[in-house]
Amino acid sequence: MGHALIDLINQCDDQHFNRAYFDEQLNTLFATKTYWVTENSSTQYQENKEWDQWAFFTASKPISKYETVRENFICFYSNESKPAALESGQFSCQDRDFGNIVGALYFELELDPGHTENFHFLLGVLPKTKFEQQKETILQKYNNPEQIKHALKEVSQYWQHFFSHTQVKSPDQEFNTFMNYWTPYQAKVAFDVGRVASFYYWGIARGYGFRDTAQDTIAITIAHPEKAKERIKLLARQMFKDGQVYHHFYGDGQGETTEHCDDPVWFILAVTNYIKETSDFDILNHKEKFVDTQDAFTIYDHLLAVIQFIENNLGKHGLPLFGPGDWNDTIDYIGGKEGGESVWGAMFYITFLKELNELLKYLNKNEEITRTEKLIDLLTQNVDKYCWDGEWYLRAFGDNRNKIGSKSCESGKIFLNTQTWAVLAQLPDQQRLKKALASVKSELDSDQGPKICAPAFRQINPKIGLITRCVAGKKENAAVFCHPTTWLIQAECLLGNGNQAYYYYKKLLPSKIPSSLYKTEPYVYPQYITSDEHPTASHSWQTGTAAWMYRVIYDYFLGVRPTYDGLLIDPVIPAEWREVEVRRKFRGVEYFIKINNPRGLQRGVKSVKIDNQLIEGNLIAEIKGKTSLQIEVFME
Ligand code: IFM
Repeated sequence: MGHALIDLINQCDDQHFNRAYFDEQLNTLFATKTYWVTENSSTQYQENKEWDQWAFFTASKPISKYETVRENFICFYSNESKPAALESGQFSCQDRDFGNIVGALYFELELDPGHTENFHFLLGVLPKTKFEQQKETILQKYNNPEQIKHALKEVSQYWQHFFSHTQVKSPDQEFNTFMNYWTPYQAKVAFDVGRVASFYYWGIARGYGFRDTAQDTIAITIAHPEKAKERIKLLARQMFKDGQVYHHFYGDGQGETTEHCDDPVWFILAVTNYIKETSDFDILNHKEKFVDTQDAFTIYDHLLAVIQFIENNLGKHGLPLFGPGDWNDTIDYIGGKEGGESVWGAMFYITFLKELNELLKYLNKNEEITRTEKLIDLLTQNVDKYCWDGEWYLRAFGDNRNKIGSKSCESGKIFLNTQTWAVLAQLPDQQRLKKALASVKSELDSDQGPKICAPAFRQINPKIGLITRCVAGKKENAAVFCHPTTWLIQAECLLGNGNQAYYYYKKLLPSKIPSSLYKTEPYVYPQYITSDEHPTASHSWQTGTAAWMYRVIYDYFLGVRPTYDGLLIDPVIPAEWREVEVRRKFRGVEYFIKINNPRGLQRGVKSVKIDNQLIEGNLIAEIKGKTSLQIEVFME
């Protein structure tokens, strides 16, 4: 009966609005609260609201005692691992309309040796508006073992359906388990409940992050494109006419602008990824208001606003103005008043301007094609001219054009993101790209995985910001940050290095890292893994890693990639894999793909057969009237 925001702001007061009672006839404990807060800021103003739900808790056995007061159940000076009431058997059996409400049910059960007995508990919520009419029927419905089994089966079917959209059978059983279940599962959970530190939907304090939300959509486009579409609309409503967006928001009408240099551009990822999956070009005509307009504008107009944002956000070197962060939130004071510039930002802009350009070409939008190409050329030239440090790409420019991520720096000499995104942006100098990834291996790889930067900052530098105040080896300050490792895997794939991509994939597998270090569920990617620059470990679930890992592995490693024209087959796999099978649902058709690699190559499709017919090239265009297709792929 807690509430994340109220617990932080006014927990003792909240206790005056909690209510719990036991309904003997229904054998059920009910509880609710008559106080509710949705405004994020702390204010004197009280919302005139109560919680709109009743919680219920029951069991399939007659309950002989119950407890509603947490202090009675656990007792002072004890905790949840050792509730005092379990030892004393004392349950107060009193209804309460005050205090820290707890729901504890008690019944006795005698089991003869060797005997078993099945029973169930039921915990749920009912909307207040339907409470009186529905409470009895709902409780009755589930007071039946068959119904419980059925409900469980429905949950299982739901997940089986979700997982059935992408399946892989490779020689590596662990890889299969992660890519068939755990990684898409984590990605979907992140999409559904947000990547937040609390268990509360959308979290508190920061609500939805614009960039995180845009990236989360890629996890869901394959199985639930309609959900991705809703999120795209929601994101569109967080954008201003000039392309700026709320950095974070709480639903419609509340948010904060910060001028991070990357936020709006992630919108291109969400939209293009969605259209490539679904071929639903109509979304571009859908209209949503900008935050600062009365009229609604098309999603296409929102994409054009992003181009405008990019045009207006370039600094001295013609690179993106950093603002209080790019993807990396902890480089937040770079450049002082003068404003730093983000080299990663330039690569990122190039990547998504190219992505947008591809869409514009598809739509024959000549004027906009010229506009995006001009920007791509300008940014590419500037990166080429100013940002190569000899063996890798710089990370940023601070005030007085100071370099960050350079050999000449004492800390943070090299950053992962500018090496990988140079490849993702398809910069033209191939030698530099190879060198940049080689430098990642020599400078950043560690026993725990590739670090986000190195060496860690050990002196506070107010002209760089938070990253330098974070302890060394943790978070953005030289930890193995999982999210950017997915881009490293993608970069290795783009350069055709299946072995190296697999090497990084295996290294980051949650199950591979010793539990003494990992500390969290061995099937969940954390935000980061403490690197060799710190003696301890600490982790969490909140990360965009799963969504990206899911897509990078299916799209670039297994190489089954949606395009506007159909499904492209271009696997980049370890040489040791001689056979891989992939099942992929795409635009209503189920593809059963078998990749044959008899000569042990890492990349190179020689021929593709569809239902035993040889086709030209490796793009499988849509075939009308089919619900499943057998695809046989032969590598050179
Ligand atoms: O990119 C951010 C993300 O939006 C929130 N968590 C940290 C990441 C890196 O700073």
